[in-house]
Amino acid sequence: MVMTMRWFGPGFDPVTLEQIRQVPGVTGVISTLYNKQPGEEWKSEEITALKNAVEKADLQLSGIESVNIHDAIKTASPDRDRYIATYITTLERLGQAGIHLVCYNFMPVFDWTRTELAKVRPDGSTTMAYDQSIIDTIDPDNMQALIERQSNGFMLAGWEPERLAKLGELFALYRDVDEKKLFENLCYFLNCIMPVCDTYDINMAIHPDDPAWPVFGLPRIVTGKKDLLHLMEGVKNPHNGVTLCTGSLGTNPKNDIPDIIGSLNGRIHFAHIRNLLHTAPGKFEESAHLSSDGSMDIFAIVKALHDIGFEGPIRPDHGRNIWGEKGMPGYGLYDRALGAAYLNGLWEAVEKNS
Ligand code: CS2
Ligand code: MN
Repeated sequence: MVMTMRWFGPGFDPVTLEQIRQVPGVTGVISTLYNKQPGEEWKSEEITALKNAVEKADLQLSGIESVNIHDAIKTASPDRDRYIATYITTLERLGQAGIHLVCYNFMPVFDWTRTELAKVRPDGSTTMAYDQSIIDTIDPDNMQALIERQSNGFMLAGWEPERLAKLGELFALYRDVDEKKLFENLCYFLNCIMPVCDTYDINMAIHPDDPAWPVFGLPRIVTGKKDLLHLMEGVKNPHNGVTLCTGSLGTNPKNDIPDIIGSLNGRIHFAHIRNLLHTAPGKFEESAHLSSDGSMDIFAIVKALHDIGFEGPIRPDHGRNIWGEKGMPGYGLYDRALGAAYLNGLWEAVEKNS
């Protein structure tokens, strides 16, 4: 595996590449062109500038998270082929720049959803939390404001104000899109892009739905083992793969993550590791990465990845804000650095024991 951290790029991320470079064992970053709207074309110069900035700091650009998918593609609206063509152009340019991993998601309207971005934990740290009973009382129109209010002034991935400004139109687009249609639209998209992925050896790694159940009545199709295997079968090309995100799959305590890892053999291209503490059905908060701080067995997860011979990038996913850091919710430096050190330690132990 290659240990990485997510970096949102200059002007967006208060964490610097120089800081990331000093986290023991972190050799790469996962980044993006954070100002790009879904559906916008990425220019070669912009990709090269990002890559050069990362390499100048003595790190590798290990992959892109995310190249976001336009809602026209997710809903199969009449202009979807135009947006797919643009996506292919972007993939071509990423491939030409030597990038072989692209993470994306296929969630309708909202990306990850939380009800609190700075819940105070007993140790004084703050973290992101979710409570379905609160979601059940919220009008989706108010979601953007709820997130923005708690964002510490940062723009948050997947919560582009420009796109969500037209929420009514967005919901209307999905009116006739059920799970079956959404799945068909995903396979259609993947079949269109597989040739360019084959040419440039680009691994597409779908990010699971977060949380792993329908929110605001919108369909969800990447929620657990059955869905993931269905998708791997749906488009059999090995470049159609998965981002194994423990925090997203783990929102449903019934998801046996080590078992999912074993079943996806060869199709996991990227891993996000974080821990959650479940406090009631449909209610959880993001804990420290350490197994004993949350509800997941992070050792078993790391061991399962090791046992399948996983060689792709891993990143500590969300961390808490600790030590007074006023970081981007989920993406402060300190707790993610602790997470990386912990994951590296587990990996070393598993490796030496095997
Ligand atoms: C990420 C997702 O911060 C997060 O929760 O795991 O936003 C993820 O980047 C996207 O869903 C991938 O497209
Ligand atoms: Mn994730």
